[in-house]
Amino acid sequence: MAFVNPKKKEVQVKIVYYGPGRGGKTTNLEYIYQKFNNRIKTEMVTIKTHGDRTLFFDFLPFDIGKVNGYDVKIQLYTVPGQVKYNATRRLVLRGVDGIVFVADAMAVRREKNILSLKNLQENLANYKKSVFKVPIVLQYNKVDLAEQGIPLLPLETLNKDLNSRLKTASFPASALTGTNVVATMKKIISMTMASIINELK
Ligand SMILES: Nc1nc2c(ncn2[C@@H]2O[C@H](COP(=O)(O)OP(=O)(O)O)[C@@H](O)[C@H]2O)c(=O)[nH]1
Ligand SMILES: [Mg+2]
Repeated sequence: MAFVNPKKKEVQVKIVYYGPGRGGKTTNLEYIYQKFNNRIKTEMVTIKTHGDRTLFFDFLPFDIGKVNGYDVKIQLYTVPGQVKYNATRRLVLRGVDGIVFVADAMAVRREKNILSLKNLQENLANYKKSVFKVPIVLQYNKVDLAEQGIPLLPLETLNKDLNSRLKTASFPASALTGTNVVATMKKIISMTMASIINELK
């Protein structure tokens, strides 16, 4: 359930970008930050220690206006993908309202995607949540690499591996060029808002 502040007439919606390490979660948020910098009053917060590896999370808040007289504040988070940071990953999922699963479309990452989705299910179970109930959108990222002759997983394979049971919206995307980054975000926001409005009834 989203965090509602009746005094301030404000709803805080938490959307988490989840997926295997190096799949492009941070790059998604960076693209959104550049694109919507007029709507984003706060700086994007990235917490990392060495190299370009996010050890904690990236955080990007922005406003999408009013719903039912409530100001809606969207908070986008990413998790650290590396296997060893599971405790942090689980913590970031606390109170999640919607999820973008960023899969890496590179053929060599097939197993990593599958394991990460499984890990998401396990971590949600910890909060008595189910991947089949929380609003979730899939993104098949890095499709631009096809131009460089890098072997990619066919969409069929990605759908079979990751979406045969979820049966949710999926977007081939490139966080680097921006292809479908905003479409992915808009889809998860609308699904999440629909679910929150439904819960508020
Ligand atoms: N070619 C290409 N590279 C990407 C894309 N998205 C991310 N990357 C690169 O993949 C690496 C990992 O991206 P990052 O956003 O840090 O992944 P994260 O660990 O999921 O946050 C970086 O070098 C990015 O520049 C994409 O759509 N296409
Ligand atoms: Mg990252």
